[in-house]
This record gives sequence, structure tokens and C-alpha cells, in this order.
Amino acid sequence: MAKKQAISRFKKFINLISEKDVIAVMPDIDVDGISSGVLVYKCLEKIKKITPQILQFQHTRSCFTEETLEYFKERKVTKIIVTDQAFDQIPEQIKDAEKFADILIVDHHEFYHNVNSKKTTLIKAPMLKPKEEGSQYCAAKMIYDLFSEIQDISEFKWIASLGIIADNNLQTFKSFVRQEMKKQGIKWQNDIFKTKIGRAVSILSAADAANPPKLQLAFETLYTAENLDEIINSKLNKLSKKVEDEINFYYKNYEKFTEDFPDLNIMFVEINSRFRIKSPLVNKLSIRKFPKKVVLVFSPANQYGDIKISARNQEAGKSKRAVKVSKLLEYATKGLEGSAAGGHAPAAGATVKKQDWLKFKQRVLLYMEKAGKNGI
Ligand SMILES: [Mn+2]
Repeated sequence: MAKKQAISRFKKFINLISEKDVIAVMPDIDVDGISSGVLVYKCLEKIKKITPQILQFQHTRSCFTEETLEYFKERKVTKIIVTDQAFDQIPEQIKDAEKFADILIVDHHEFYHNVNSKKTTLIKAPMLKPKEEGSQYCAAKMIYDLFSEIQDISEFKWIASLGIIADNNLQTFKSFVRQEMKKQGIKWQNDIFKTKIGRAVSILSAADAANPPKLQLAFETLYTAENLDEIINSKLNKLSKKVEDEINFYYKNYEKFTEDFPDLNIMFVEINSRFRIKSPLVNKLSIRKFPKKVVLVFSPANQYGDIKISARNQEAGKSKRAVKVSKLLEYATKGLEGSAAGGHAPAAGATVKKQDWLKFKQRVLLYMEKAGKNGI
């Protein structure tokens, strides 16, 4: 029932889009975000013959910022499409945006508030797949499935596959990706990153790691690419090699940067890189080396005094009893001024002020102690 309703609300939102609209698309800043955002562009062009006018990346996770709302008002935006971001976290800001635009949010992060209204269409992963762990239904695949309800868009299967690989959803959508690879004559390998399609994901993910981020370039690269080769031979390739070298350096030498708490099943890895590689590094460490452990990667405070943290626990994608790193980080940052936490059960991130670091760390360890043997 919920699924039928979600699909019909989605169709209605798309139906009501007209040439008079000024459309802003706001994807998340990772590869699933970029893939889902590009899919929105391509599907609107194919189905509605309309190209969105504004592409807006935002680095704060929560919701609309004042600046974004002002900018949208100035540009007379009438429709806002958000992908892969939990904008339902702050309902008041949705209300502010509703004053001048209709909003569509398609997201698979934790479900916070049902902000559905006359002006807002919220579609969260559990509405479409109630039995699935939300993190296993990436935004690119959600967008693909939703537009597929309107028209055949199978020529964009490869774009949805990029999001699936990037968000570590292969276990759920293996046959979908495999089929597309077969069609393109790409041989399956257990390490997907050794294949052409995995390579394209790595290259696109370098955009977010760059300093300053090259998100616009990654979006354009994927948007204009006719096939995977055009991504692999793009400008982003050189940048991605530098980023990968840096990730591999920390991956190989992780011990030098690690404080390990074997009894509590958690490790802290401190890195200091000119690239923003916490998330690809913590993925690699967690998936390949420590799948049964909570791995936390952080870097020294930035110019605003913020310490950024990325945490993973692969087990939390599989077992309900395992420590959910989203909950762990929410617990450890609760009430700390200027802090934030969010994400999925197996993969989450947080920001903590420098002066609160020890408190944060103590809380993390306490949480792990309480979780005890049942935790993981
Ligand atoms: Mn995602």
C-alpha cells in the first residue's frame, strides 16, 4: 500500500512539471548522489523534454541552508528535487522552501519525519522496499525504479549501476548490475573495482575527495558521457590516480595511524591528507580488512575547529544486533555544541568540535562497552 502511494505521489509530482517551471536539482556529493542527480536530468529530458536549470551541491547534510533558499528565491525556483539526502531531518526548513516551491525528496538515509504535504513529496527507501535495510537501496536505484514506473529507461541502467556499486549495494542488486555488464561485454569479477564499471565509480568518487571538490566536473562528466570509456578517459582520471595513491598509502600503513581497542572491537584511525579521503579509506579498511569491527577514521580539526569522522560497521548491514554506527555517532555527539551526526546503520559520519573530542571518544568507547559481546 505504502509503495503504491509513494509511486503515485511520485508520478503526480513528475506529471505536474511543466515548461514554465524553474527546476533545481540537489543531489548528495558522493557517487550515488551524482548518479541519481544525473538520472533525474536524463529522465526529465527523455520523458518531459525538460532540462533542469539549476544544479546545487550543498555540503551540509541536514537540510536547506539560508543561502540556498535565498538563491532559489532569487532565481524564482518553482520545483526542487533532492536526491540521496535526508532533508526530512529538519521539517521547519522544508516548510520555508514550501513557501515558493514544490519539493521532491528521494532518499535512503534514515527516515526522520514524514514531511509529506501538498507541496512536498517525500519518498524514503522503506516506502518502496519495507523489508530491506534502507542503506541497501541506493538513491540512484530508487530514482531508476521510480522513473521506470512511468517509462522504459533501461538505457540508463548503467548509471543506476554506478550508484549501486558506490553505495556498496551489490549484494542486493547483483543480477541487475551483472546483466548490464553482460550487455556491455564486461567480464564479472569478484572485486568489482577491477572491472571497467568499478573503475568508473572510483574515478567519479575522486571528485568529492578533491580540494576544492570537483563535483560539477564529475556531474558534467557523467551527464555528457555516452559510455563508461568516456568517464575513464576523462579529465577526472588523473586526479583520481593521485587520490587513490593517497588512499593506498594510508590503507597499507594504517597501523601507524591507528589506536586500537581490541577488547571493545573498535579502532580509531587518524589521517591528515590534503584530499578528503576519509570515506573511501574507511570503506576499504572496513570491507577488506576489518569487516567484523567498528572502524572510525578522522582527521585533525579544520580551520573552524571541526573534527570530521567517518565510521563503518559492515556487520550492521547484515545483523540487527550489530552496533549501528549511525546510532553510535548520534549517541556520542548528543548535546555537544556545533556537532552533527547522521547516516546509515553500517556507514555514518559526524562532526565534533575540537574541544569536545575527548568527551566524544569516551562516549564512543562507553557505547561499545555497553554493546559488549552482543554488539557485533
Ligand atoms: Mn546514497
